[in-house]
Amino acid sequence: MKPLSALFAAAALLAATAAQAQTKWDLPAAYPAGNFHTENLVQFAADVARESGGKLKITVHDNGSLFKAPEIKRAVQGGQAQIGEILLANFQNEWQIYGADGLPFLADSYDAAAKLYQAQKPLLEKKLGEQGMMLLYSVPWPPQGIYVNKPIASAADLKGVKWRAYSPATARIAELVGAQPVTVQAAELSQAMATGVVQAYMSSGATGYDTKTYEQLKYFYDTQAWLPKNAVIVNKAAFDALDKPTQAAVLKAGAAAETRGWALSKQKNSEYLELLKKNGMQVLPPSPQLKADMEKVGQVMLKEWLAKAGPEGQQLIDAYRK
Ligand code: PCA
Repeated sequence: MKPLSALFAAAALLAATAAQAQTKWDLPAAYPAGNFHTENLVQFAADVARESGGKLKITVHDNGSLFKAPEIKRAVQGGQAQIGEILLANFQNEWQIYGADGLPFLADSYDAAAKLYQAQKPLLEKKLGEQGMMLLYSVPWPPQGIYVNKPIASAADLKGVKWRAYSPATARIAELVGAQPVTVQAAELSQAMATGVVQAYMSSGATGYDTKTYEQLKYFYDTQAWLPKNAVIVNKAAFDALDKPTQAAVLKAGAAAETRGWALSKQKNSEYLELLKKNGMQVLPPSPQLKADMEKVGQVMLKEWLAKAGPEGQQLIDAYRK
């Protein structure tokens, strides 16, 4: 071999080794690029790339582009995606504990949500572990309020209204107030409003802004009813296949993303509400009657949830209230 071609061969071999040494993970997510959860994921992926010295490259697929919201958990479990972001409350029918943070007025502030998370976390880790996954981190959405196409003074004003649900609990709220539930994930919400399929829904200022709800529904009642959490979950076999320093990079970046995410959620909440107002939305406190009605709904739902969740659910509530 001539010296020059030997050099080329060596370079090619080096390139091939480098390519082999890089692991690529797909991260399906359900929310749009500009959403704070998604921005946090992109930052997390950049941190992992840096901390791992380029050994692990995570690609974020936002807005349900790789898997739709309800499919992401199964995709991570089955290894079609190595890591993914889910809304825990979406999976309440599978296991009631997943829906604990979707119950109205159980934990209705950031402090209460943090406390509930601490009580819920060991259970989540255990269950996800049994399902071949790991909980990497979890971040709450801002508090949930009611978007609606007309002024409302009480829950009775929601009777017969076409109500968008994103989870079993938000569908149950509709039933309890006499609205007509239809399940629509965030990625399809703008279209559902534009075609008149949705006249009201409960969610955060974040999703109201992301979906330009102000173009369709003009009232937001800031009930601050609950703070559902997204969770970033990892396929355990994919994690175990990483070398130790890369595993450490993932865990470190995940912990940083959790801290950053909680702060972002809180800070962005007021920004989102301001943006809604700027775009013509009336952001209003609920009337005492509406508040009382929704709290009643919460009490009914907690009772129903406890009956389904059994002793595990009671332990969680006890740990949370301790
Ligand atoms: N936004 C998501 C879930 C909770 C939230 O604030 C949604 O509406 O789909």
